[in-house]
Amino acid sequence: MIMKKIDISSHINGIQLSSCIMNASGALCTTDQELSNLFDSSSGAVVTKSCTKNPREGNVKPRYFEWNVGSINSMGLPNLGIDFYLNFLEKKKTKKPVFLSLSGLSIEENLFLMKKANFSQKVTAIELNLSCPNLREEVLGNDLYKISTFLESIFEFNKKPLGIKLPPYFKEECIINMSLLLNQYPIFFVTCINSLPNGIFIDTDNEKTVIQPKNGFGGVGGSIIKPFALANVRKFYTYLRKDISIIGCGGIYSGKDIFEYILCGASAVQIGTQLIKEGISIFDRLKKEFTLFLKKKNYSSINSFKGKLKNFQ
Ligand code: RRO
Repeated sequence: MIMKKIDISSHINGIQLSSCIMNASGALCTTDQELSNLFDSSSGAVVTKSCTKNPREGNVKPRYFEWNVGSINSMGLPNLGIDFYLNFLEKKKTKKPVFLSLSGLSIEENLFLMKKANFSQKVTAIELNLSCPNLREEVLGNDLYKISTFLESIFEFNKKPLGIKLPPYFKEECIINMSLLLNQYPIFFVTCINSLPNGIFIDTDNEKTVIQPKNGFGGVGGSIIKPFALANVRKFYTYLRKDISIIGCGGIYSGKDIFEYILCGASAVQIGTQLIKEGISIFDRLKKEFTLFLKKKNYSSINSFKGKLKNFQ
């Protein structure tokens, strides 16, 4: 019997990925050691922790908590500063695509970071994080007017493939308006979704919140957010220009979850909460599970089912 080769490679608007599975920004990707582990893993790309101009300690601890179906965080953007990430990448010998995540605290800081990132040969693409749920500053992903003037300034100089990490939207209208805006610019990809903002988790034994910053409120991730993340991927797939790729993120635990994201229209997926829980070996497990799932479905590549979700009728 001839075994059909199953191919889980993909591309993000032409950026080739040997596997469609990568880490989510924020998950085990802040330090030299964590990033080296990601480069050595079987992931298809490496995404860095969102960085700022200067290093940041982030919020007080405890600032991350996980339970069986979710996680809550108010990390407060702890990172080693853009120079650390650019220097680290400069030294790294690798063929793996690198997505540098940027999250300046103002439009001016973001423009500064974008310009710096544009000078680095080692940055394959920029993932601009417009959706951190844990800062006092307003989330730019919710302000269409500001995003539009911001993108105008960016595309006056930007030559790097650019993607935008978006917050979850709960109204179709918001997704339509954001798509109409993004469709006017040479954006390479969007990543849907960042954590669901302003959740709370309660320790009933102690009648307390489980994280300290912001009175216990934080961004929620993990499998409980998957239906919202899938819905955002699906709607953006409907309304975005077809050459803008979608990276799905939110609550992936298994190979079957990855299949669901691609069926909704994602070209690749990111793993956050479950990578933190399980560690770097998750990429081998997910690769195996996803390959086996496709084999059972009789699909040999992602393109045969990408975006082809059917309506119930
Ligand atoms: O560092 C954080 O608090 C954080 C960020 Br920048 C983000 O984009 N999403 C999140 O859940 N936490």
